[in-house]
Amino acid sequence: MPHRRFKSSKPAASIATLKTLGLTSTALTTDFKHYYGYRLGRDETCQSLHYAYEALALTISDRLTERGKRTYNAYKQADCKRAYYLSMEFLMGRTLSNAMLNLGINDETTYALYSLGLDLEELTENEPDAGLGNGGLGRLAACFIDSCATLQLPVVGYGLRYEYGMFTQSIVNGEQVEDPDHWLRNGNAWEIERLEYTQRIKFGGHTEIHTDEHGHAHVSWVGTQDVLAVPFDVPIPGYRNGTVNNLRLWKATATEEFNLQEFNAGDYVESVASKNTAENITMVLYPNDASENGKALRLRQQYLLASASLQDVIATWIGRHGEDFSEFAAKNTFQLNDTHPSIAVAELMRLLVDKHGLGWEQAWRITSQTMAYTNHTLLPEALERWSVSLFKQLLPRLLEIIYEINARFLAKVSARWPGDVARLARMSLIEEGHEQHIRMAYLAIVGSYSVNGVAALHSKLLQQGLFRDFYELWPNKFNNKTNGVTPRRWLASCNPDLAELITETIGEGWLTDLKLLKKLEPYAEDSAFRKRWHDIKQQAKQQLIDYKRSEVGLDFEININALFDVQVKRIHEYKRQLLNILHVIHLYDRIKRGDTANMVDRCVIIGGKAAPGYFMAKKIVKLANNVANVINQDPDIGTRLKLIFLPNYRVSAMEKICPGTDLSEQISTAGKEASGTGNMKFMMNGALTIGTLDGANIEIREEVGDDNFFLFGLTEDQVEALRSNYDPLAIIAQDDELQRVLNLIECGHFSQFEPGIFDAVLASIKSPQDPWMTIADFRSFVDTQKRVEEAYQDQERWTKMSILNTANSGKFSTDRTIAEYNQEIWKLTPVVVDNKF
Ligand code: M8P
Repeated sequence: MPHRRFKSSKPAASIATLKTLGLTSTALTTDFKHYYGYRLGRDETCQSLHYAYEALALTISDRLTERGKRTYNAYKQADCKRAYYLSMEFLMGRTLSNAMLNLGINDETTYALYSLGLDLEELTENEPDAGLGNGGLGRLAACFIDSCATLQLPVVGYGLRYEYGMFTQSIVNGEQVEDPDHWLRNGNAWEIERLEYTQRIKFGGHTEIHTDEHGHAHVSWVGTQDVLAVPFDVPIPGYRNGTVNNLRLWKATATEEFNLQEFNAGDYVESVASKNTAENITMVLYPNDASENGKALRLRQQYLLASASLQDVIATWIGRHGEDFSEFAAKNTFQLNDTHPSIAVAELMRLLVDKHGLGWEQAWRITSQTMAYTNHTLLPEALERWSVSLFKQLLPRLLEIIYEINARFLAKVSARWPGDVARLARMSLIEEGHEQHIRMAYLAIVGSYSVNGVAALHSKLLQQGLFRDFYELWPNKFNNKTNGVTPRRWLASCNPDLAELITETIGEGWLTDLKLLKKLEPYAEDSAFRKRWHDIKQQAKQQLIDYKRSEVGLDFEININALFDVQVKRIHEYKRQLLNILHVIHLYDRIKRGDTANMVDRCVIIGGKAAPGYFMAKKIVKLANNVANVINQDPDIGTRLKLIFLPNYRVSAMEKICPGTDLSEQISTAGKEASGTGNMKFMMNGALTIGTLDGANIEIREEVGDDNFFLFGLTEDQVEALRSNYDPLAIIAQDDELQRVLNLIECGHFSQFEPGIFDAVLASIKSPQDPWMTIADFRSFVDTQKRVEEAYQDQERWTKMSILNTANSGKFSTDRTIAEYNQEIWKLTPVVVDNKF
């Protein structure tokens, strides 16, 4: 039978008209069954809970999509200024619980599933973490976009859709083993592919100059090998406000004509196989690893992110304003998450000048009034420098543009400081030497109207140290934005019992105005309230133990009343997990000697990943595991002391760890941790901090008061003053207890069948060149840990301090951080989205 063609008489827009999806448990049940039975094709015989998770995720994802479209339309209508958060990392973790919390449908969903014989908590465990980040910097980006949506700010997140996120870590024979994390294996219900917004990205080739009929020179970048960037959109809901913002993640794919030449030459297999070159670009997240520095693939990733995102924004702009860019800077701003996307400065110049025909001066005015740069670290190995020769090969046109930016910039420097040649060399975007390098941080500073650090001390050190010359030139560009964390995920969602007690006590306003937690302060004096607080903490500790048993299979007793002493973060020498381990060995030694006066039972938990190529970090993991094995199996020790290395630390693990923590270890060498954000999560959940005067610890202590914070160690000034005559051996010689600790490691007590494996660790801390000065802070750390034990012995006092920590954590909400970014840098107007539909 021939096909009959139907021609609709309705206007095309009708296909976009949808009924509103309900949020009742009945509506949720109906859609859940639909997805489970049809889209996923399962029935009651299916054993795997994965599909039930998937059906629920699709059901909720629809509700987000619906709100996302309304938000998009509201922004369009408002014709408002927008900000774009450019980041190579968005460490999102899981989405389901957060989406339900923000939509306000926890109870409805729980009931819907219950009526189908399913348990919500069990389903949530079936969601893999989106591990698209290394640690703090990536998680900060995730918390930021949560707060932007909650504050109803028109902000888009731009990142990369890595096929493989952060590697998974397991421990074999005490050593870290890495495995690839194929998080997309079972699909991703939260994303929507948008082929129609695909962008074309150039690599390689060369440049040519043409002169037009007016005698103007134009550069074209030709002979390139192009790659496509395909966007995948992930909805980011605000807290119960109808706003759903967008996170747009790019995936690299091959163009259709990819290697057509080879193909025509008959090399069919080669040409199909070389599609990989394109697709490899977003295959894997780079671990934060100095040994990976300078790799061409990483530069390709960075350029793909910058170019695709800028082209996307410009396409939208042109759709509305045509080729008139006069208002572009007034309506758009890009926040660069560290230097990783800072090639965007040169790329925006290229797009404006080469593609849209603007003059250099106008293009530069737009660029340098549009870009804003956040620095996240002072560590020299993290300062990105790209070799000029690599740039020339991969991005020849961008190199020319950077040279031009540099020439014009250095002319300004010379005008301000005539004859100061040393200064010119210091400030040049090009570092001279055996090989020339591009200093990406300098490109970011020169091309931005705002440069900020992430905690007060860090911003001060940037101005006085690393970026001193630039601060002298442009003092008004520099500012501080102390980090935060989102209280929705890091208190309400991960610690529902504590959240409920807080809401019952002070109302629910704290969820969007965290300073209101201050109202808890008087309840620290209320013994009935303290009991409830304490009971919730104990319960969280029990849940943490249960979680550890299921993850690691612990074969020993843990005392629930023990002090839960936790250090979870990336393994790095500057974070000084070693100092923590030395203290554990010291406690072990004391117990063995029978010196247990005033000691409390303690359960020390260490977790974190070592970068695969970071030798010393891997040794630290091994040492922690070996020490744990000896201590935990020693019958003399019993429950007095336990050390647990928690493998595969990640966002979803932290959500279980922070509610059950008594003591938060924030013990970096002063001046080295730019901010820290784990410190804030612990504080919010009522942990007390033992910490140095570093990063945001300083501000945490200011907020909670010295009485409720265990301070130890050298200050940043003292560290720098000591550096030239640091003599760790002299310190060791005067400290018997430290000698005993080091001897235990040296004599092989923790490496009986592996002689000498910790020699390099010992040598590093005993060296006068040890940049992290672990030995210098040992005595102060041990003494302060004694004060911790004293406080812990008085449980009433401890609980008071715990309540005061939560009560004073209001400053550390990313709502406050983002409000500051907005007031001082972005200057966006919030857009209210109708949420009553
Ligand atoms: C990450 C990289 C990832 C891949 C390849 C190279 C990299 C180079 C540097 C970094 C990096 O700086 N990572 C950081 S900075 N991770 C963090 O947690 C830092 O940012 C946080 C958010 O501002 C701060 O709280 C931390 O103190 C800081 O160390």
